[in-house]
Amino acid sequence: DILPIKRALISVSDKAGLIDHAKALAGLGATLVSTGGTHKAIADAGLAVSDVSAVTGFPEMMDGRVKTLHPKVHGGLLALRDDKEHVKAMKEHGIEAFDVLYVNLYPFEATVARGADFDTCIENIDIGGPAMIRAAAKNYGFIAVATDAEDMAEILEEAKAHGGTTLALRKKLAAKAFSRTGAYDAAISAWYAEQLEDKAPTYRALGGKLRQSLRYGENPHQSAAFYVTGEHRFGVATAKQLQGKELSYNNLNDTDAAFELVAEFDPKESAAVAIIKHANPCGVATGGTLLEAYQRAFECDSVSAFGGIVALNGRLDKATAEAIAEIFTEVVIAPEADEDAVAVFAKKKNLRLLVTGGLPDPAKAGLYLKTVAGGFLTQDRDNGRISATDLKIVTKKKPSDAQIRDMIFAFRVAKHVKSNAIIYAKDGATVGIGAGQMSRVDSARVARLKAEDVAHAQGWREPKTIGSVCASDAFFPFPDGLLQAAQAGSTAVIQPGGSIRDEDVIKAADEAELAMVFTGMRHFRH
Ligand code: 93A
Repeated sequence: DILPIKRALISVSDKAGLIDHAKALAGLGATLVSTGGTHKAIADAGLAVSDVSAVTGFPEMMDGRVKTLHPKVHGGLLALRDDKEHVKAMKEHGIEAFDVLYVNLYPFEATVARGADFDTCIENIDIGGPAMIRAAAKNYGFIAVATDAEDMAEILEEAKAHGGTTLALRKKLAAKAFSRTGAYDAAISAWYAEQLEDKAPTYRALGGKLRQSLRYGENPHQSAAFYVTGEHRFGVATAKQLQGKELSYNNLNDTDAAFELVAEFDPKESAAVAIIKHANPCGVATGGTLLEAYQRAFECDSVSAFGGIVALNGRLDKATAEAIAEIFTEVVIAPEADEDAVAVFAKKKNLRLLVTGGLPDPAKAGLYLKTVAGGFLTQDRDNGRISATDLKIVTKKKPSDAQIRDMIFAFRVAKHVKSNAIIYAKDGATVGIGAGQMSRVDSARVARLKAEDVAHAQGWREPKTIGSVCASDAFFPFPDGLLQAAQAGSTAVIQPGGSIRDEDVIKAADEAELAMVFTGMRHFRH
C-alpha cells in the first residue's frame, strides 16, 4: 500500500514553508503542478513546476474564481486507479493522476477576524480549494492530501522513509481534510447568518468591529458574535490565543470577568489570581508569589474550581502553570507567559491559553450595554474604587490595619460578584463567597456554608471564616445578614451603608463586637 509520489498538485494561500516542501518533493522525483501565485513562488525559487492552466488548457479566469475546477484536475484527484473503467477514461481524456494534493484555503476566518467588509469576506470564500481537498480525501486510496504545512511535513517524512505514502497515513489525512473543510464551511455559515440577521450594522454603529463569529451563544440555539471596540488596550478583546480550541461565548464572558477582577490588583503591589465559574469567582487571592496566590485561590472552593477559568495579574511562570495543569481548567489568561510555562500547557490540548500584554485599567471609564425587550440600556462601566481614606468607621470597635487591608480586598472582589454578594476574606484571600442569591442573608449563609464544606473536606479544625472580614456589595437592610457574618466568625464588616435602618445595623454590630466601616459606594452587579 505504499504509493510513490510521482506527481503533486500544490495550491496554497499561506505560502510559509512552501519552497522547502516543493524542493523536497522535487528531490523525491515528483513533477509539480501549481496554481498562479503558488506557481510563481515555486518557479521564482528556481524549481521546475507547470502551471495548472497548461494542464487544463484554460487560463485562470474571473479573478481566479475558476482555476482548478476542471476534469483534468478533478479526474486526476478522483480516479480509482485499480478500476478499468476509470483508467480507460483517464487515457481517453488525457487525464493524469496526482499522488499528493497540498492545499491550504483562502484565509476566510482571518479575513472576518480582521473586520473586512462583506464583499471582501465573500471573495475569500474558497470554492476550488475545498472541492480539491474533498476529492482527494474521498480518494484516499490513491492520493495523500495535506491541508497544512504539518501534513506536508508528515507526507515527506514518510516518503523519505518508505519511498511513498502508506494507506494508514492517507486515511488519517483524509479524516483531517474533511474536518478542515467542515470547520471552514461552519465558519462561513456562522458569519453569513450573522450578516443576514442584520445585527452587524447595529453593533458596528455602537462602535464595534466584528472580531469573530462565534459557534453559538450562551446556548447552542443562540447565534453569537464577538465585536471589538478598542476601548481597552489590554483585555479579552485583544488577547492572543497561544493554544487550545476556539473560545466559546461563555468562555469569553467568563474570561473577561476573571481578567477584569485580577486587574483590580496592581501587579507592582501584589500577585493576584482569580478562578471563575459562570462569571462569578470561586476563589481570589493576593500576595506572595503567583503560585501561592493560585493555591490560596484554589483552596477557597476547590470543588467548584474544576473546569474553571484562571486569571493572573502577572507573568505566568512554570511552577504556577504546573499547579494549574493539575486539574481540568478551561482557560488561563495572563498579561504574559514564560516559554516553559507555555510548554507545560502544550500537552493539555483543550486548555486555552491567552496572553494580553497588559491588564485592563479598572479605573477607566467605559460603556456598558444590556438589552431589554424592545430596547437596550446603557450605563457607565463600574470603575468605582474605594481606598482606606474613603472608609467611615461606624462602630465602637475600630478595625486593625490588617482588617482594613482585607476589607478593601474583599470589597474589590465583591464588585465582581453577582448581587447579592457576600465575601468572607482573610490574609488577602477569599475564604467564602456567596453570589447571586435573592436575599442578602442567604448570600451570607451560602458563603459560610461553602467555607464550612471546604474545612470539612480538608480536615481543618475550623472554617477559615473564623477571624475573617466580611464584605457586602450593598447595604444590609436589616441586622440579620450582619448577624450571619458574625456567626460565621467574621470580626469586621465592610459595606456601603445608607439603609434607613443603619442605626439598627450599627447597634447589632456593636452588640456582636464587630468593627464595621461604610464605603459610601455600592457595587451592584446584576
Ligand atoms: O477561487 S477559487 O475558489 N477557485 C478555484 O478554482 C481554486 N483553485 C484553487 N480558489 C481556488 N484555489 C485556491 O487558491 C486554493 O485553495 C489556494 O488557497 C489558492 C492558491 O492560489 P494561488 O496559487 O494563486 O496563490
